[in-house]
Amino acid sequence: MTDPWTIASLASAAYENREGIRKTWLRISNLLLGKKSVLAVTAMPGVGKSVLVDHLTGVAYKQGYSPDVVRSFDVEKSKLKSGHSKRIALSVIPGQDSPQRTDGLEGVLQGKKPIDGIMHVVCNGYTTIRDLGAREYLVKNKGLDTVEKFRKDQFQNEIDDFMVTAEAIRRYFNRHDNKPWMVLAVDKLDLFASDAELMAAHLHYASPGGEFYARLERLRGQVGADNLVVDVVPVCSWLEDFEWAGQTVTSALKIPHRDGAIARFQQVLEDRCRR
Ligand SMILES: Nc1nc2c(ncn2[C@@H]2O[C@H](COP(=O)(O)OP(=O)(O)OP(=O)(O)O)[C@@H](O)[C@H]2O)c(=O)[nH]1
Ligand SMILES: [Mg+2]
Repeated sequence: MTDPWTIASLASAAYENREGIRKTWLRISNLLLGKKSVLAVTAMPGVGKSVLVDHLTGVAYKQGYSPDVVRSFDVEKSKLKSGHSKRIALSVIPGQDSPQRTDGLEGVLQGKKPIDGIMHVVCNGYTTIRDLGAREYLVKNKGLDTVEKFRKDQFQNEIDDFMVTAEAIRRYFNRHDNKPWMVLAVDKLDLFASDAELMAAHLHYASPGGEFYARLERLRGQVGADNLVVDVVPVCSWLEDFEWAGQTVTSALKIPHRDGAIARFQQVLEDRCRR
C-alpha cells in the first residue's frame, strides 16, 4: 500500500470508483460475518463516526444522503444479510458523557461476541460541537475564542476519551483469547491536507514523541505489543468548511480525493479482516 500520510497517493487511489467501495464493503462484511465477530467503532461525539461509517458501508453514496444533524445516542448497528440469517457486522458506540456510551462500551467490548477489530476515530481537533449553548460556553467561559485554542482543548478531550476506551480494550484482552486489531482513523483530513498540517498530524498520532501516539503505545505495552497491531490512517468523508468563533478552516479536498481516501481506508480494514 502507498503511504497513507500523503495526499498525492489519493489522486491515484481515487480511480477506485464508487461501485468499488460498495463491493469492498461487501467483502469486508462477509469476512466479519464468517468469523462471527464484530467491528467496534469508538470515539467521542462529533468526530465524524456516523458519516464515516456511512461512507465505508456505501450508505452515503445513495442519492439524497445527508449526514445526521443529530448526535447519535444509541449503539448504531450495521446489519447484513448473509444467507438466511441477519447478523451484525459493525457496532458504532456513541460518544462520551452519555450513559449509552458506557453501556455501549461495556456491552460491545465486554459482551460474549468476540471483537475482530476496533476502529477508533479522532479528528485532529476539528470536533463538531452542535449545541449552540455549548459553543457559546466554550468561547465565552472557557476562552476558546480561536480555532487554535479550540483545537488544543479538543486534543486533550480526544486523549481523555481514548483513555476510557483503552481501559475497556485492556479489560477485553484480559477476558478473551482472540486478539483484535485496531485502526485509528484520523478523520476530517480535508481540513488538514497541506503538507505542513499533515506532518503535524502524523507527528501527533503516528510518531514516537507524539502525544496521542504515546497513549497508543501505552495501551500496546499493557496488552503486549505483539498482541495489538495499530494502523493509523488519515481519512475524510464529509467535505465541509469548519467554523469556529468567526474563523473558517477551508475544506481543501475534492470528492475524488475523498473517495480515494475511503477506498484506501477500506483496503486497510479488508487487509486486517483477512488475517
Ligand atoms: N470537514 C469535514 N467535516 C466532517 C467530516 N466528517 C464529518 N464532518 C462533520 O462532522 C459532523 C459530525 O459528524 P458525525 O458523523 O455525526 O459525528 P459522530 O462522531 O457520529 O457524532 P456523535 O453521533 O455525536 O457521536 C458532520 O455533521 C459534519 O458536519 C469530514 O471528513 N470532514
Ligand atoms: Mg453519530
